[in-house]
Amino acid sequence: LATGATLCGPAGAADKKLVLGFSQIGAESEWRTANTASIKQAAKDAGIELKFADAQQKQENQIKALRAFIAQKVDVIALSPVVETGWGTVLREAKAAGIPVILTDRLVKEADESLWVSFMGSDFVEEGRRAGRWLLDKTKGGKEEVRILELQGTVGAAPAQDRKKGFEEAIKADPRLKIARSQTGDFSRAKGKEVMEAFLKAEAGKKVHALYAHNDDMALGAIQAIEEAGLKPGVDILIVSIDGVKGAFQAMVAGKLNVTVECSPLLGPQLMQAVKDLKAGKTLPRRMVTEEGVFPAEVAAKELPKRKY
Ligand code: GZL
Repeated sequence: LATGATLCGPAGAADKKLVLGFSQIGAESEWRTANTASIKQAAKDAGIELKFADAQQKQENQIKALRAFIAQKVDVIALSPVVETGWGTVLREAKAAGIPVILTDRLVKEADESLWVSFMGSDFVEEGRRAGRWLLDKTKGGKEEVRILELQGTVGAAPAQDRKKGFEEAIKADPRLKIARSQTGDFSRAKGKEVMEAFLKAEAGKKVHALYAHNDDMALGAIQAIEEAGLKPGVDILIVSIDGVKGAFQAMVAGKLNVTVECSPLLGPQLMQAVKDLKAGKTLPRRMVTEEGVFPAEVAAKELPKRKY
């Protein structure tokens, strides 16, 4: 039986294996793959039974998964919501069934914040600011306009909205920095390459100074497009992206990416601890922020062996 933000099972329930229903977005990026691995491993380590559903990036599949978890009467539901809106109905169904919901990775936009007990994930606006600040610093002192291409994440996703917001806020400090083109690459390498190819065709004859990619996978796809266009990524076009996956560190060691802003996918242990705390009757903090850094190419070779995802 769950009431509010805590779980209180019948006496002797302490030894019953906790069941967590987790609705994952998909497998669109190295970040997502690492996030899934972290969740599955942490559930095993914590002795929590994990019901895992991969939605192939479709919101309707996530909603179906949540309804299945409710029908199966899981103890706790965790959700990484692919987009910000459209969750009110199913979250109210979970609440009516007395099943607490923990949001991980991305937040939803719902007026009734009692529909989830806690949100753990990164501050995407700050990640966008960090990306913008790096580019400001890299281009300071120059005279000419800095024309920037932007590969946005999934349309309607919190990281896409917020990383755009934070970056634009930061680059306002220098009017020379301008976003010349901006389009979604849906957080995937393939789409990032495709959109970058289109950008370069449309920009033929114009100087492009920088690319801001909302995640490393799109940046890695764009790097291929830049090379196929006969340009040097990281040299002819500065590239700043977000996540800090191994592929990004390898690209920085190869001199093809200039900086990656860390966004940790390793939320598994924190999530399982939260599930256990709920079961023990503790109230969770409404917001748990992941600590993260910024990794420029200069430190990539030293950092790469230490990276966990
Ligand atoms: C961020 C996460 C984003 C990553 C992408 O927390 O939601 O989704 O930045 C991933 O790589 O696809």
